Amino acid sequence: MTKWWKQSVFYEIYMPSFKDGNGDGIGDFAGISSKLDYLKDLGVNGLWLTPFYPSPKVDNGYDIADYYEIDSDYGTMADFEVFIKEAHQRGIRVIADLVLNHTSSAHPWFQESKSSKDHPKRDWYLWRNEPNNWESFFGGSAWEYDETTGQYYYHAFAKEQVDLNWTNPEVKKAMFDVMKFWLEKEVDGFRLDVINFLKVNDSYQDNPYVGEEQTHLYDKDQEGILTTIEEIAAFVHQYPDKFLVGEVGSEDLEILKRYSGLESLDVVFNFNIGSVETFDSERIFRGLVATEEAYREDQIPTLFFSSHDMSRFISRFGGDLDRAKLVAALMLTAKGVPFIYFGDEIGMRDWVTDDINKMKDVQGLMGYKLALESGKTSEEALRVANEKSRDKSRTPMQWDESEFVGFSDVPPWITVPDDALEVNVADQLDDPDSMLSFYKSLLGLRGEHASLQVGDYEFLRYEDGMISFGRTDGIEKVIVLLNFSDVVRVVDGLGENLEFLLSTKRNDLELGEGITVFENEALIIKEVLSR
Ligand code: TEU
Ligand code: CA
Repeated sequence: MTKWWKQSVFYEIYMPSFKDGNGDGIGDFAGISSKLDYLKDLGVNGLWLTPFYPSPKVDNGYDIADYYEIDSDYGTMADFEVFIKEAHQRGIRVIADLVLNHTSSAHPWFQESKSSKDHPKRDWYLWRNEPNNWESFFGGSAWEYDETTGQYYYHAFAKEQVDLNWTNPEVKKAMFDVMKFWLEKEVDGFRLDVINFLKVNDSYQDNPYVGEEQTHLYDKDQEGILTTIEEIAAFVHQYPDKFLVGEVGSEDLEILKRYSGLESLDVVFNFNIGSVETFDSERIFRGLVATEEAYREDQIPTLFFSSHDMSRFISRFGGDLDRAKLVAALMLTAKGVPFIYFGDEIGMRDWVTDDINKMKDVQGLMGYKLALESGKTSEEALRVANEKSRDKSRTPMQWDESEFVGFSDVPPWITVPDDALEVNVADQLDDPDSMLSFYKSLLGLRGEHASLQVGDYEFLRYEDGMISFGRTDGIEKVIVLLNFSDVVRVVDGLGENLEFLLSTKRNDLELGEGITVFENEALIIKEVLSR
């Protein structure tokens, strides 16, 4: 039996921004439940929810203060249970974001740990007499002095996100209990946050620098980490049909490929493909090929270009709608498990601000502070802050015009797209040419064709700005032609018995020798191999 997640398309929901159900302006479980029919209609069958546990939200929930409850902003445990049940009834599985690497500094474990040097939980976190040069991923030192006991504690992210000591068996046990709890609440798996960070080098050697930039040599991907992850995987996989996707914080395929497979995480996020900064079809193609070559039989890539940590790809890639459709087509037809980021399906764009007081993201605010400290003007610092800030992709889902908060206060270097206001669900639902309708068609197509879900590449090519591939399960072959260039192409030799499936530029096409692919067109056809 093929595992369900191999045939799934996931949809990431950033908890506070998807749908407010009780009118306090913050997204919640009641809101998500009310949109399950929308999600079902869209055609996704997996949801990834960002952290929903009680949290001071210094880093929007990635600073968990209680692993066994629902944050009151998002509702109650009863709301959560209703949501899971309703999702399952619609054939939609749910994975929970779990932060095993660190807890909030407000978590009772840390409060106990910091209370005295001989507290039994002292060793649950990483305490040292002196800091080394390790930098936090949000900027500044990764060590914070604590006055109570005169020692420093380690935090790879904000100082309110304290790294746990995973070499301590009690920590491991405590986290396995957490996983058990949520698995029994019927979540279908976890997205494991920064899972390659669980171990740091116990020599505590300084990290080297390349120019100004620190290389994180000793604070992630350390020895023993793979064993720990295999233990986590073995524990979770005792429960039938549970899925693990790891956020391995790296764009290096050589590193990423260590972390997935039969005995390990089911998949990891392929930042080597998804993180491409500016649009470059050849780079994306090379990412696909490299991954295909590097991965073993038991490893499957993931496909995504946006997330709550990144600029939305439509903005990152220049804002062009045709191009966005081509990227969506690639994401939903290439080999791998796709993760759609909420709002991308209607073409939502990045948000920026000209007012630092409106910025929420800790990474942006930290960037601002450090920029000012290094002598930059407040205007320059604001630019840095906007670059670093992940608020850009975290604005509320635009269900209708009223939800549009985007571009009212833009800094001078941003151009507001003319059609920005039309980017909402209400306007797009009944428009066959909308982004939303296109996503639905793609998802429908993927659902109907096993070769798009589990098929191997029969070919994977790049020529003059066109990525093309064929995927087959032995019975049928789906051929995807993605012309990212501004030039019309004619493709020959694709085979016989061809059938038109979908295009971004036309509703039908006579297929014979020599298939014309328009500029910026995504064209999907199929070849029937046998019956
Ligand atoms: O992100 C981990 C991570 O590697 C980030 O540094 C990410 O690359 C960066 O924010 C990109 O700008 C995870 C979560 O996805 C993120 O939201 C959290 O802030 C972080 O862990 C800490 O828990
Ligand atoms: Ca609410």
